[in-house]
Amino acid sequence: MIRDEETLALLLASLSRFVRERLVPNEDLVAESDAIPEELVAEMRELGLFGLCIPEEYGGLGLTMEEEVLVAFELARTSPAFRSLVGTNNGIGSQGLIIDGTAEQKQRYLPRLASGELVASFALTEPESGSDAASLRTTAVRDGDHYVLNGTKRYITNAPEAGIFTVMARTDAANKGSGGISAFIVEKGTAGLSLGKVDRKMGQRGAHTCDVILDQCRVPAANLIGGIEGVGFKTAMKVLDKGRLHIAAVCVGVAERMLEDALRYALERQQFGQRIADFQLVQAMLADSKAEIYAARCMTLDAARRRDRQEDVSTEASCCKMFASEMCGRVADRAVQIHGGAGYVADYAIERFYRDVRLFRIYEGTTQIQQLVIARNMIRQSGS
Ligand code: COS
Repeated sequence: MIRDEETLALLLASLSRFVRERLVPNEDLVAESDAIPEELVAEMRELGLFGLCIPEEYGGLGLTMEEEVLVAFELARTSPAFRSLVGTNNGIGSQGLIIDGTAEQKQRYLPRLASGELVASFALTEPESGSDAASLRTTAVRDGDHYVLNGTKRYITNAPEAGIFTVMARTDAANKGSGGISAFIVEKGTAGLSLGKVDRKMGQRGAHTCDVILDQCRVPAANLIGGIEGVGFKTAMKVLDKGRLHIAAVCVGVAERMLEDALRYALERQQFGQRIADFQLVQAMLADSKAEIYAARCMTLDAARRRDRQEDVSTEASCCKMFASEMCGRVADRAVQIHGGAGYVADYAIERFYRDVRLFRIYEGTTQIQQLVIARNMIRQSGS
């Protein structure tokens, strides 16, 4: 759903200019220094990028899912590290609060997330619990008007930058399944909360992940999301349904950028006395990429519109995440191939993108988990 065509067009145009003029020229710097310059972060705050999906009453832009997807297409036409910095505030870090938080919890945190004063992280994964999220071991034991949290969370995006963490922990020791899990907001600086060293990743330099360690960490009971125990797993799944659609849109945007770079190279590069874009085998790679990106773009927009109509899009979100992230990997591979030897050296952006996009098939649910979600929903809906 698009609320106002004109306002959205202005937002997309200014975002597109910002990406072209400010972010793209700084891609190499971010990759080399493994950091986004503070002045760019300030400009991202200024543009409202930290609060894109936070409701307007809390100072955000309150984008609908369709609007968010269109924004993600643009924002993703550069290094994914930039999107990642604002991604958790708009997505997995804040959505638990937005979907299931109490009025007081929203009032306490959302305005500062919208302005970018606070960064939010989502802490679900653990050393022994990844795809099988319901098996998580972090515990939360009630003690007066606090819960005491113990456990380790792993690969937590933006944890080094985060001011708050949405932490999933087991409040019911007797229930080893999803029903024993609750979600909490844990503030940075809480005694017992510490961070591991920053992970050395394959790509997406400038975006940071690390362990979050909870050791006798006392969290006020008021920070139990929604004030209800035992529904934290469902909160996490609802957050991921939305997150998966967002990641699908990001895959489309990055793929469009990679294809644009590949086409430019194919038009410049001469072999056998002519530009390589005129060779049919190169054209096949360009054409396959174009068609697949178009397909991913259409399905992501369709699922976004359905979500805006309040439909349950668990299946569609997984279809989009699976197809778009796999498509993005294929486009990256072809774009390197079109660049030939140049695609394997760091002078061209495609070498970096090839490593950056590998993550899309893994996080917010691997391709195999998306397959499982899709098929299980099909079986459930068949009533058999
Ligand atoms: N929305 C709302 N509720 C949901 C839901 C959704 N999308 N998906 C599942 N649930 C509910 C189920 O309805 C079920 O509720 P009841 O107990 O009341 O019946 C409960 O949650 C448990 O669901 P399920 O039985 O399907 O859980 P499983 O443990 O079998 O598997 C998967 C769930 C595998 C899909 C889940 O663990 C998953 O998504 N894993 C990947 C985690 C992930 O993406 N990690 C990335 C790290 S975060 S960047």
